[in-house]
Amino acid sequence: MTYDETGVRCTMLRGGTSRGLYFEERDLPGDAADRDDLLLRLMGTPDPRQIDGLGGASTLTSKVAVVSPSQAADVDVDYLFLQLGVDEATVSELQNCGNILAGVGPFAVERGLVPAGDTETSVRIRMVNSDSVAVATFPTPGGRVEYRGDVEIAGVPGTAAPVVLAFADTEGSATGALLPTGNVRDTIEGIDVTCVDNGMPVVLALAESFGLTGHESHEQLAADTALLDRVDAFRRKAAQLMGLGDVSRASVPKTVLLSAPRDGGQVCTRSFIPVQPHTSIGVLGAVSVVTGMLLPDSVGHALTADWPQGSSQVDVEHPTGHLLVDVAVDGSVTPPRVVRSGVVRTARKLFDGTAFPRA
Ligand code: NQM
Repeated sequence: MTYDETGVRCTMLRGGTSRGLYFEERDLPGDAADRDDLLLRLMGTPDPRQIDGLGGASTLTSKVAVVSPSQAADVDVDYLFLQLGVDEATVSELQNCGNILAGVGPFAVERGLVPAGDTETSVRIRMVNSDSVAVATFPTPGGRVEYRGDVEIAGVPGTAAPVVLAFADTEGSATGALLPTGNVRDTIEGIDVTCVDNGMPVVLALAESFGLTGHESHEQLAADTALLDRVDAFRRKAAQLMGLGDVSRASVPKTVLLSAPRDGGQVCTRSFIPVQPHTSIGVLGAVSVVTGMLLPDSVGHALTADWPQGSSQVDVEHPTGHLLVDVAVDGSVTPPRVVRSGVVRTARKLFDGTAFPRA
């Protein structure tokens, strides 16, 4: 029997502001090319509407988590993240996803890969893409995952139970170094940038250097095809400087444009992932943005002048609200050292069953 006939066991969860298909590694083909072919056909890629698959016609809903028991010391499960294209048949392992990560702990408990605690459970997750660890803590009253709760996150209607994520060793996730160019500041096409990778390789620039206020809506940015072409050319050049090579088929690096906050936050962001604008901002993307801004002389560092001393919580504004991240960096050493990074997300199980690929 083939996967086309039997289908494949699959759970769909919303993780943070993304949605993904979650699989146990043992349920997928062992060969990576066969696995990717199956996933593309399940998702309905390539097709801008993904009408014959489970994707949601956006990169934020074309995501896959592959989970397995871990052989690594002090780790419960391995999580491989795969970013699928929408209208192009691409599957990229080059980036992490902190939103999809939010569903991995609950999924591991649901599938019996990790025993649940009586009130809450902490799952140690190795993020295979970057060989770094995240600890996810979430409520499990009576030994069952509780998705209901009172935490609201921008970009998701209603409230849900918190999934607290604490990261370790995320520096250089895709590039091998926190400052992949070796510099705090570089220039690309006459624009000052800071290239930083604390879980996600990002290129920071001031919105004004692109002729923008930084407060444009997602729709305005998405409609500006000249801008999107410029962002694409820009991020390809940044990728060369960051040692990422040809990224024409990769979803990194992301470009993030910074401006002064205007809604009570501490910085306003507009992210491109990597070309289309994000409706909000990625989790590890935001962690990397704040990490870069905290470094003296970085692009955007001047915006931190008013940030309260003694607090590592930073309120990042994005097109649909705010994301609160917890980041502490020691910039007094060379290279700078990340002391702590984390975030609070929510997740929800949407279905569990058998998914069938298109032919
Ligand atoms: O940065 C979108 C998202 C992401 C990635 C993207 C993410 C992260 O919003 O950790 O979560 O940057 O492509 O899910």
